[in-house]
Amino acid sequence: MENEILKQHANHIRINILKEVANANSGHPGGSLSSADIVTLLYFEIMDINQDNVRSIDRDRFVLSKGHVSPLLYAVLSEKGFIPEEELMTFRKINSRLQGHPNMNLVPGVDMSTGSLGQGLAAADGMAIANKLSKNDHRVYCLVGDGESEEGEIWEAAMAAHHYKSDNLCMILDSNGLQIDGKVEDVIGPNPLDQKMEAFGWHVIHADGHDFDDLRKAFKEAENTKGVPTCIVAHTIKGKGVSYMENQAGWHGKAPNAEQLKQAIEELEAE
Ligand SMILES: Cc1ncc(C[n+]2csc(CCOP(=O)(O)OP(=O)(O)O)c2C)c(N)n1
Repeated sequence: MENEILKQHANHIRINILKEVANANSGHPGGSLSSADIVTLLYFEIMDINQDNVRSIDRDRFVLSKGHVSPLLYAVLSEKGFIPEEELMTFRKINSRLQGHPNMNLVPGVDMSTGSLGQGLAAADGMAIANKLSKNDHRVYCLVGDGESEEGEIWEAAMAAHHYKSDNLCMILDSNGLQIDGKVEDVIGPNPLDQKMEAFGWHVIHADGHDFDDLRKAFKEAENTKGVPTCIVAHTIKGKGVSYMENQAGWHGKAPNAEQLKQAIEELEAE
């Protein structure tokens, strides 16, 4: 797909993220915006997933391990036509399918219920092993936050994926440098994450997480890597696309007011 079309999708997805969070007056815009280009490219080009196979296991899978960025996942699923766009305005409302953390039993295209950080990569490991056992050639993608990497379960899962030679598994590490209330380095410094993943036996690739060409190249290299799982360290900006949110930990889990929403939409529409 042409980069210009991908950018249009990503911008529309970013606008919907902000509308969801503003309408609910709660949710996580910062990390949703930082991962928006990565997940757009995955769903619109890299992954084998469409209207016809979304309810089958015979397709690529995506585990949103950093489950708090559900507004991004829902906006992407709506952009793909798997859920109606109007439904996004039920985000975080009582009885909605679109809860603050994604529920795989309710929403088509949500492959794992996540939100308790650290668990998604282990689930993705299981899916990758299951695919190998059942001779299913489809791949498993898993998005992990750099703050999330401070969870011990990530490292158990990393060790297991190497042990099981899960070369059908690709972890994308959203390296935006911030977590809930400050820099990852000030909470429990997880870096150098690339060297740690290498030490766990993974193939590691660095990419600019907002550059479709760079990401596309990295996903191709991951697909061609045999015998070991791949980790793409995606360098991103938390709050990317909205000037007053960029690189601000304060926008991790805060809703914009009406005026801030208007400014954000104007900025994204001018892109
Ligand atoms: C087990 C667990 N502990 C704490 C939290 C609360 N929490 C939600 S998001 C977050 C920070 C995550 O940071 P990061 O993974 O870097 O996410 P991003 O900056 O990409 O949004 C924390 C601590 C949680 N959801 N799960």
